[in-house]
Amino acid sequence: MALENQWFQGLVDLEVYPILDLENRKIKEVISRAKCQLDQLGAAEMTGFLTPHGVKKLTEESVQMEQSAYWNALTGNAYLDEPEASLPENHIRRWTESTSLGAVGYDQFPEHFLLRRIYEWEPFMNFIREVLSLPKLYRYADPMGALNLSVMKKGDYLRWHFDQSDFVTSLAVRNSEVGGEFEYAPRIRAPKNENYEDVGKLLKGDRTKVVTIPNHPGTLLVFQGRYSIHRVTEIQGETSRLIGLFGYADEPGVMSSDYLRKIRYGRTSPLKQGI
Ligand SMILES: O=C(O)CCC(=O)C(=O)O
Ligand SMILES: [Fe+2]
Repeated sequence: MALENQWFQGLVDLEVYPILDLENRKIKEVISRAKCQLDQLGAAEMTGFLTPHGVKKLTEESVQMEQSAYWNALTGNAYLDEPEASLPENHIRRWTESTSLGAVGYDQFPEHFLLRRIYEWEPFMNFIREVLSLPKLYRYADPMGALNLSVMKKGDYLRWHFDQSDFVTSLAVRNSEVGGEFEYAPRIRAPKNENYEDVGKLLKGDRTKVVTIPNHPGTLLVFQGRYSIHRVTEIQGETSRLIGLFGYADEPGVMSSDYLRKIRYGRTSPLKQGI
């Protein structure tokens, strides 16, 4: 089919990111730059992945869905777990902060919405797989958790945390007027080194290890959050921060627990079958 007739034409910047042919010299350069960034910082930022027209369309669609977001507030530690009873009172695993935000689940997305089309697009997943240097990549099998629109309104905040997955891919749609910045401390911990000392300092306000990624609409971000603590700063102003979160994994069949579904979407059953 001619390229002009395809849904992505004029929305994804295929001049800068020619992902339809991964042998293309330009995309190979993009991929090797992204791999370098991932190696050095655990984050690969690809600005202008969407064209300005793509950003406009994605914003319109996301604003339509924004009302259906489930909003939740909770308090917890940076490790997203319950600290063991044996830990001392002042252990950093007992340090808590509050999070509040809204989320729209995969099963709430109309089929033709751009964010969903990008998520389900084979060339896009292959491109992400290359950036991550993985032999195989799969979409999450979870009917709610596979694709999310995260909605953060005035006063919302995503606390400092380490992810429980190896990587997350996001596509920034809309920025808040003030706040809503993504902050992280590259590789502050390692598989065999929790580095509680530096994590503790950071949680108590030390900024020496903090790097900020501004939330430019249209930016694609591949982020390895298991070892790099990160947060989204408090939203100020009336404009909500909107961002798409794509669930990919290096193994098939990834599902969310009922607990996670309940706190994130306010329900455990998907809206309809067969997505
Ligand atoms: O909203 C973001 O930019 C980051 C989201 C995030 O860290 C997460 O969902 O684990
Ligand atoms: Fe995260």
